[in-house]
Amino acid sequence: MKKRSIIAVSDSSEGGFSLRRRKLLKLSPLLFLAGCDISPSGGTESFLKTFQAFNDWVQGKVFDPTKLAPEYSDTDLTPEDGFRVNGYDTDTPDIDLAHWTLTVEGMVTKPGQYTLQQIMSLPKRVMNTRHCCVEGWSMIPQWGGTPLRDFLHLVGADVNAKYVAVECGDEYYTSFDMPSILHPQTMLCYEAYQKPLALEHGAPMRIVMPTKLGYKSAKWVNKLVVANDKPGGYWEDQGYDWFAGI
Ligand SMILES: Nc1nc2c(c(=O)[nH]1)N[C@H]1C(S)=C(S)[C@@H](COP(=O)(O)O)O[C@H]1N2
Ligand SMILES: [Mo]
Repeated sequence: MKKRSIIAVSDSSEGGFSLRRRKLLKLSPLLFLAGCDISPSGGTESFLKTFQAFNDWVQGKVFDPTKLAPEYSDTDLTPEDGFRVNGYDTDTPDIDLAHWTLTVEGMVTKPGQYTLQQIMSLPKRVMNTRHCCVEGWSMIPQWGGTPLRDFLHLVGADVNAKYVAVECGDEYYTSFDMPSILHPQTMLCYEAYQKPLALEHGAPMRIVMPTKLGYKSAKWVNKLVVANDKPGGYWEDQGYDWFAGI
């Protein structure tokens, strides 16, 4: 697996946010351990895994599925030219937009491939929410898309399953607890600033999840898997917080 630091591709910046320091402080022991040269059978790794599992469990317990992340007025929006691009890879993946589908597998009654049109025919939500990157910057774009829970309903997902894993066109991947997936602000996003999502921001469709840190808002999503076994993530498997609640 490629190990690179998160690279900021554009350089516009918005000031910090109060959660940033706390979040970084919270993450730093994990990052420190992850940065050590851990032997696969070493005690450090099993300690880290146990600590992370405990941390995820605690965050799952305190998560309130009805509590909304703040939504901002249009005057608070980050101007479109300040809509930053970020990713583990500097290259934007080649996505065949004309033939794109979202593959659904696992604990669903209607697995298969779904088109963008099918997703866009579901209820639409537009929201101005803050995207917080763990690197210490944030922005308030205007997102538009379908609440993921409506799509899960369409595919007959077992919402008693514990997890949903997401795979992306750039080989990025991440995963979520079901209560966070069912949260009303968790979206399959296909628009930003009332225009189709730009390729560098994850076209044709990405996850937007204002209740979690930015690395959970997966771009270029092409597969969802509903499962009971806990999946990982590109950054999470390198020691970043899996639950990543804000
Ligand atoms: N597929 C994919 N999704 C991704 C990433 C990535 O590298 N690949 N980076 C994450 C991180 S760290 C951030 S901050 C946001 C950046 O989204 P943006 O480029 O639209 O600002 O995407 C997240 N989703
Ligand atoms: Mo990020």
